[in-house]
Amino acid sequence: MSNFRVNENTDPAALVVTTPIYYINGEPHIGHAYASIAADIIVRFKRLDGCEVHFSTGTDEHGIKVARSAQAANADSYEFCNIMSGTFQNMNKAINLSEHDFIRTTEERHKKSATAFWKLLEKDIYKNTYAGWYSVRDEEYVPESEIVDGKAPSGAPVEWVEEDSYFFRLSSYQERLLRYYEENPDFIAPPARKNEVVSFVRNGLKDLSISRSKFTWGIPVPDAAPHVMYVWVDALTNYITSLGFPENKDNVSAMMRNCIHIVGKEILRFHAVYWPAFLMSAGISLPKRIFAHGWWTHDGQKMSKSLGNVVNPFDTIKNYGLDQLRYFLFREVHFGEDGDFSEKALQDRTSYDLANDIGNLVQRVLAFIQKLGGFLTINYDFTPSEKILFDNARELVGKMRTKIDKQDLHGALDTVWSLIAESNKFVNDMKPWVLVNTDTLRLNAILTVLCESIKAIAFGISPFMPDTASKIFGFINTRGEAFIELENNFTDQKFPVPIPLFPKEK
Ligand code: ME8
Repeated sequence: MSNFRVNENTDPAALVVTTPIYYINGEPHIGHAYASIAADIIVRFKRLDGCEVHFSTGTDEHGIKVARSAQAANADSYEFCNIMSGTFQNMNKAINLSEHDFIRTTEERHKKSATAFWKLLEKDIYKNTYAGWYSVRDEEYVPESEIVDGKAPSGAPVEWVEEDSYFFRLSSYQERLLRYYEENPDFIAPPARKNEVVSFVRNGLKDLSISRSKFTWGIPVPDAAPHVMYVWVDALTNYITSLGFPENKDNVSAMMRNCIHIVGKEILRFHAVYWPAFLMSAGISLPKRIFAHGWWTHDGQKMSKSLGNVVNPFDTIKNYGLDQLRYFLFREVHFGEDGDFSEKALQDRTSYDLANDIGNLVQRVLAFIQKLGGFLTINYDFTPSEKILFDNARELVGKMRTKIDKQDLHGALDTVWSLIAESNKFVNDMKPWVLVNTDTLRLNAILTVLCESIKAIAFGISPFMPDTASKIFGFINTRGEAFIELENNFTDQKFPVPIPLFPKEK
């Protein structure tokens, strides 16, 4: 069985990956870029691996938070959304997000989907009055017991709300949810976060208020004016809107089974408790996995507008380079844990891991081939030590696959960097420059295996650093479109002149 084939247990037609859809009350920042790049890395890996992937992202445009931001900007809510959603679409271009569906909750297709979804929940909905605390910043109802010093656990201010509201019978899903977590141990990851969710549900679920009747910026509850849907019901539905709901419910349900939601840890409860309960009520399959990633601070401090320390992805990319940022975010911390962003750490990663490790390997091997005239007579007749490197290169993608399937993005990069280190050591040990005048056959075999290793490395970094990978593919006359190309041997050929991948002045 080849290493490069699609996983047998992965239905190639139905893989779905999602990012959160972002509130547009402010400009995109590095945290938004992080979640989106994470999803993009998984998507790119799976596409290279031969899977068809549906990738969705977008903007969450309803609710009091956005309505108030529009008011503060003296703008009409919808006009405000158009402008702000545009900045998120610009971010997607800036971070090189691969082909995706960008969904806005103000789009007609979504209103239709949320309305149809609400109707599927109706047997679990009843009308009552909500009287309690609400955090606009978190768009979340906060139980009295969680209020600390007059604030939500997140530190956000709360306000008192008392109004007619529709409720969802969340309490009746407690046992079913607990059973589902038990029977599907990988449904929520990482495990520590899963334990938090399980204990939250064990502590008892209260019915959830799912409509608001004192403001209008939302999707109307069917036949129930003046109620609009609670923004989280509206927002979560985006995932199935993007899959074509309400058309082809069965197909949407089948695709959901192979769906991975990437979310930040602060919104895990919405995705791992409320969303599955809604889906159970609607008769739609639950996603395959909800992965909660950690949060970034900046130079040790929480990022906030009031502190003025929010890291802007556009400026960071301009100053340090896109692939450098994409690499840094997934190398610096384990995906799932919190991390601290600093310009110094980003520069260090660029100098050591990128310029020194991979940049140097590619340059020293390919510039050396140029010294020999740029033409390589390929030789696959390997000695045992050459064969070890060859096998490791050919096994790289298979090793990465097991990590990527667990969303272990850091571990996947680790395997690539081991091959880079092994290859650099191989050059040092084999000293090809000594062989130039003594043993052309060995020299050709050594350079062949190094080109094989560089090819595997380029494929390995491609989901993380697509521009850098495509430069390397260009240097070694490889298309770089699918892992299956790793099975092809090189043939005698002329190599183009390489240019340094990470020049020092960047
Ligand atoms: O919660 N570090 O939108 P949002 C890492 N609209 N990631 C961060 C981050 C940080 N400092 N700050 C934000 C919402 N994020 C809802 C989601 S989904 C149906 C609705 C990322 O604009 C992280 O992924 O507040 C987080 O979950 C997301 O941005 C929240 O974006």
